[in-house]
Amino acid sequence: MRENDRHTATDADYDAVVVGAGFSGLYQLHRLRDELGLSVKLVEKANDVGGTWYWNRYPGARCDSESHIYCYSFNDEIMEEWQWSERYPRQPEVLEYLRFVADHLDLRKDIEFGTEVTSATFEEDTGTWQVETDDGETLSSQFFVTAVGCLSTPYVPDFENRDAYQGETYHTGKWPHDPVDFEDKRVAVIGTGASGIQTIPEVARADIEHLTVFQRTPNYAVPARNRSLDDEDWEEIQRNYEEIMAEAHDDGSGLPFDTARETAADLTMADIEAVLEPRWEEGGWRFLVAFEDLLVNPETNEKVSQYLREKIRGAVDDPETAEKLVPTDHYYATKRPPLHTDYYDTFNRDNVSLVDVTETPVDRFTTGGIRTEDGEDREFDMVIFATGFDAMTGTLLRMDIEGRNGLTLEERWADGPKTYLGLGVQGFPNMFTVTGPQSPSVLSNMPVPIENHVEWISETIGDLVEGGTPYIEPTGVAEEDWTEHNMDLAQETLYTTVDSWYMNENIPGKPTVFVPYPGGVDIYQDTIREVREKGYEGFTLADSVDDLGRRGESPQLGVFEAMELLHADLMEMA
Ligand code: NA7
Repeated sequence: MRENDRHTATDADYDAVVVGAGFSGLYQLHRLRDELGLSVKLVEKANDVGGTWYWNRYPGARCDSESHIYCYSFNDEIMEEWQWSERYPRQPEVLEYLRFVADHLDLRKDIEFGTEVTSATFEEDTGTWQVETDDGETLSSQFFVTAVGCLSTPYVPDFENRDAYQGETYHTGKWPHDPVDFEDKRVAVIGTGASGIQTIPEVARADIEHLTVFQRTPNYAVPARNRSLDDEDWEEIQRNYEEIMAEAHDDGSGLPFDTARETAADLTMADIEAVLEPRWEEGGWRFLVAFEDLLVNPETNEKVSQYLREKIRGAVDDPETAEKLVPTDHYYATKRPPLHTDYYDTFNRDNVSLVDVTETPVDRFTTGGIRTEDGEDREFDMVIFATGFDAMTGTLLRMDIEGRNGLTLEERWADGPKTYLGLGVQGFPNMFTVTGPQSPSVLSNMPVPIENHVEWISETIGDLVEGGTPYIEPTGVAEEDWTEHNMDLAQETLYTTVDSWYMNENIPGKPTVFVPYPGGVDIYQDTIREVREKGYEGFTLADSVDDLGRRGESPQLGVFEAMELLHADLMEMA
């Protein structure tokens, strides 16, 4: 049953269909339904809310952002009523939080759980989105909002003979809901990204026989230094909560942490240690933001990387293993910087061994395990793939989205994603992508850019509904400019010096292009706010689908000019 009646101009089932019930989708549903009074249907593949936090339930799964800032800030009641129990929340606690929010805002009644979107097509005749689901239903709507997360399509490399393996296999991003029994098992973990680094110590601590870690690229992991939060901690946070959240929203990374210095380029290693050591001891991402030019100045970064390399060497007993764990092929934080709890210590255990696949590549899977190219057969009862995701574009592209003129998103993005502001794509009217490619998303503390995007999208839909303008779509010119701007900014950073999923390079065949917006959440927020204030500069606003086609490539029209044109058209018709 619908909560609200339709308010918008088209003859559709709903004003908006939203896909995904994670942080983004839940807030998007709330804003559109409860603040604009629109009729909204949210479609979610899982059987519950949670998004990332529904699926990533592997042992050790924990948020790397501190709990009190990894949450919504839009609702005082939620902020007052929810109390986090640890400095970094474990997966079940984040999931519980999102369930609490869904119940608090009474969101479940408008969510269709256990339903996957199989295609979304913009139907030009009716000017509506036709969203097909795997239960054979078609939902039509005026607006189509994707809130599908940035890391939601798990990736398993196509190892030779993989399917012949007879043991248990799991992917960290699709972990079963039933308990997994580790007792006396010989376990392999492939992958040492953020997920591998969290799960490896937990698996090693379980009652296993042996753990073998297959590492392709060593990572620079900084200690998290998790601890419980008691009432006193919480009172302190509550006292300053508004200020903390305002700082997070005003920061390039969505983190309310101060930097120590602009650069480390002019410092000796002793000076650098003096700056970094307290941050190392404190743990977490304060370390990451110590020097402002970390990701643009190779001299700063090399010194910080050097500091981290020595820390790794100091933590691992066996010098040969230590050297394998020391990254030398990339700068710190140019791949997603993980936090860890006991990761390096894990390699001091007798029941843990490390295989460096750059020295000893995987040849193939066998029925009983993995054969490496040196001819050694290793037998395993269980293989855990911590091998990441088809990041940022994977889930959108799998949804079979088709815009105007029968153009699919897959065709449109054949050379890599092109968007305007990471919010929309030319040729796809009234489609909005929460934390889409070319927006800050994964380069920051995610709830911050999520709130920012959801609010912008909601305000925009509100303006359109109120102004009686049925269609909005980025112009081709604006999209080209934004894509070029994104690339130019990325070229100024060190991110482009290494293969990573930021660079779209972790999946064979994907075009190499830096995907998130690297200019910072704060600057980005100002940019999209300004676009709206300037009457949607860079977007075409139109009263008909034909009009969109006609105006799409012409210089952008502001909302007021578009409304004037619409008015003139209507007068002509009358
Ligand atoms: P990541 O960061 O993509 O890590 C995947 C890991 O798997 C990484 O160490 C990869 O090595 C490794 N990998 C991928 N393919 C292979 C093959 N073929 N052989 C060996 N090793 C391989 O995913 P995570 O799940 O850890 O983290 C994703 C995000 O989720 C994280 O940032 C959080 O935001 C939550 P590589 O580095 O590519 O050499």
